[in-house]
Amino acid sequence: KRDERFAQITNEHVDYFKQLLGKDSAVIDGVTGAAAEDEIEPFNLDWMRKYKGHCKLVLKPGSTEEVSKILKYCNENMLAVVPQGGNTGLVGGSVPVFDEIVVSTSRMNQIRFFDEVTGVLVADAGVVLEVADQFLAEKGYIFPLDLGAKGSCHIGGNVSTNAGGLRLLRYGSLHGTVLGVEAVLPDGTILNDLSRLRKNNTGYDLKQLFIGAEGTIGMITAVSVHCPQRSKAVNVAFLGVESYDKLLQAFREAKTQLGEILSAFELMDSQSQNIYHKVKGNTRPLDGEHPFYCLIETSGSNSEHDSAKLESFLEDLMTKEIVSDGVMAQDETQFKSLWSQREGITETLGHWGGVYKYDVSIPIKEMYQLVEDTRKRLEDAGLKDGTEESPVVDVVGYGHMGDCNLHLNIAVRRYDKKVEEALEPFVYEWISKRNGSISAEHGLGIAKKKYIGYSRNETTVGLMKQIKNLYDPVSAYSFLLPH
Ligand code: FAD
Ligand code: 2HG
Ligand code: ZN
Repeated sequence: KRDERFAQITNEHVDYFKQLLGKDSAVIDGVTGAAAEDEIEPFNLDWMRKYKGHCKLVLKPGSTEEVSKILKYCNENMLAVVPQGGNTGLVGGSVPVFDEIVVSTSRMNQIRFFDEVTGVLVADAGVVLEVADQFLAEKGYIFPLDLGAKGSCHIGGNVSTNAGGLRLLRYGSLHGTVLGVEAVLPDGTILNDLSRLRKNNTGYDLKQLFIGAEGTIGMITAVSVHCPQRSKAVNVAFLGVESYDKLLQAFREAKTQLGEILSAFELMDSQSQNIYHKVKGNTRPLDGEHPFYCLIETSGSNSEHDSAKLESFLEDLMTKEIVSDGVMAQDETQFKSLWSQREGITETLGHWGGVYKYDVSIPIKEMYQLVEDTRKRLEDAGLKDGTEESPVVDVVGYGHMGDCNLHLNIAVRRYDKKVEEALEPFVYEWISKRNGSISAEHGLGIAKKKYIGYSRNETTVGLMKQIKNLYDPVSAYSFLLPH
């Protein structure tokens, strides 16, 4: 139900924004009918096509000052807004719930500063992740985050969701690599905390509140990031493994034997690879099927040395029968194709119509048990019987093994109340019992907001509410936490 405390947008409001932003292309106006429904639809619909809002106005400010004026005006006029970056979020947080105004960072896409000695990058929130990384590649640096949506997601969106991605095990979380943020608070105040310093122990580290806040306490307009040196030698291997236990052993060995050059350790089960193969129709990297696969990447400075290290690691794992088959990329094409076996899973899962997604952190030993228990539960309930009529196509598990972060996904032919009831709260209770997290890296959004209690206690949620109220007392802003 729409919250009636918020005002409905009028022509007068639209006139204000048009005057403020000047350019026609900066306002998509479905209020007066200047813009057609299909121009607004991409901003109303999320990446999964699961969450749909009813916004009629999209604003694309070109500067921090414009964002400030927009938010100040919205706050004073009780107009609700939702910040949007690349709209690749997977928890429904980037699209309006009702008719909130979408404030998009797409026109704020300039790189502001780069220091070739320290690797500090300062850039607008709307710079696309891949664009930032290509800029850095020319300078010999790398963005400390990489993920499948890199071609569309914005770095402001990445910081707002505290995205984890494929190389967190090597470069760490954005809580460590982001040095500063510039943000606009809900009342229009500009917070300039765009520090370029690695060390700054002068009071509270307020920028941390914005990292992973999902737009609840302000809109990030720029970020300062400490970027590492780009490795000259990058290798990737794709391995077939017969059991989860052996996968655990392989991970342990990878840490021991590859140590400082290990840059990714990703897990995929056979179900996820079967779906990828079915949808893409590609040639499989390995002959035959294996219950589990892992993708191991190394990034170092000496190509010969690193290849030799990886080869002897693989030989050792084969000799010890930890791994049953494996392949190493021989060129750039193979490198990309092996990575796409992992990065492309998300896209292929949606092939049959819908997906229930659980992005969870669980103690590593029990991580895959959740997939098996969920699969059994859906089979026992008669919701997955292998036929074309069955609502569930398959239950798959993959993810960032190196970070104990599992992606449990249930691919379905249609969204179905019975499937939902079998999954929830079952999955959340399962995770809570093991002190895990119900959202490891995608955030809460609208999808997980009401389940926060499974991962955070009352005191913590209470403090979060106080922070939210401090930054946004009237809530005339995208709000995800219960208020
Ligand atoms: P959006 O989707 O536009 O927004 C996400 C949230 O942040 C929303 O709540 C929005 O209101 C808020 N927001 C956006 N911009 C701002 C801003 N400037 N200020 C304040 N709030 C803002 N995530 C991972 O962690 N790891 C992965 O490996 C990963 N892989 C993915 C692969 C695919 C194929 C896809 C589709 C998604 C993947 N994601 C992954 C999800 C991930 O959250 C996003 O891709 C990314 O971080 C979101 O960036 P965005 O610019 O698209 O943000
Ligand atoms: C990934 O690691 C992303 O590929 C998406 O975080 C996971 O689709 C998912 O559940
Ligand atoms: Zn992920």
